Amino acid sequence: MSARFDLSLYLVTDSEMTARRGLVETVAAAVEGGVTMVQLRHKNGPARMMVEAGRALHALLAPRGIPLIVNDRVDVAHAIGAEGVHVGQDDLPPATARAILGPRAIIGLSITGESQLAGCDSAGADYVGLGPLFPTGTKADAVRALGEAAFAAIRRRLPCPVVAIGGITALNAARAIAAGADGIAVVSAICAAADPRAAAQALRAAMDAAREKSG
Ligand code: TZP
Ligand code: MG
Repeated sequence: MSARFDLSLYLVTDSEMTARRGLVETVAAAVEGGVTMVQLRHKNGPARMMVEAGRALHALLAPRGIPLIVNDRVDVAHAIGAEGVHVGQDDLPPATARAILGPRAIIGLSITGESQLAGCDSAGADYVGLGPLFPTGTKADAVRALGEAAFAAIRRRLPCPVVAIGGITALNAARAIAAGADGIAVVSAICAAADPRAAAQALRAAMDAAREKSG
């Protein structure tokens, strides 16, 4: 895996789920619990609000060496000096994002099914977010869950590291690793947890145990 980033436990934020506790407070607790990467995701949020939240998160994460990735918005990633951006199939292509953010930027790409594999090799992404692996209530427009067999089949055809997303908890994290994921990405398992630090710790422990088992 690239030394620039570690997909082991990738927290994707949700502004509503973290509203009560606070976004920065939630992420700080999750980092204490062992999160290795953070994505600022604020669907349809005003750019100015994303920039403010992103700056606060970057101030927390940069000294700890944890990359901050911005969902969708290459302009926001550039404005706050984030380590990278995560784009979907309808966002700017990875190569365009890299041209804007530079060669060291971490570029993630979402893939939801086999039909999106064409051209992925040349798309220039550093990693792929593949899912939903399991059913999720978090993403309103999520396509049907892939399940482990389809996930594993697509993963085998991807040349880059893959992080699994969608419905992942400490209880099923091992199944994501067994299906070929290099790491797990979660929203509600941490953002909606009563204790985000303990939730992250449990996910990390499940991940590390699964990895050890898979060799
Ligand atoms: N992309 C595919 S599924 C998903 C995203 C952003 C939501 C995952 O949320 P959760 O709460 O971890 O199931
Ligand atoms: Mg997107």
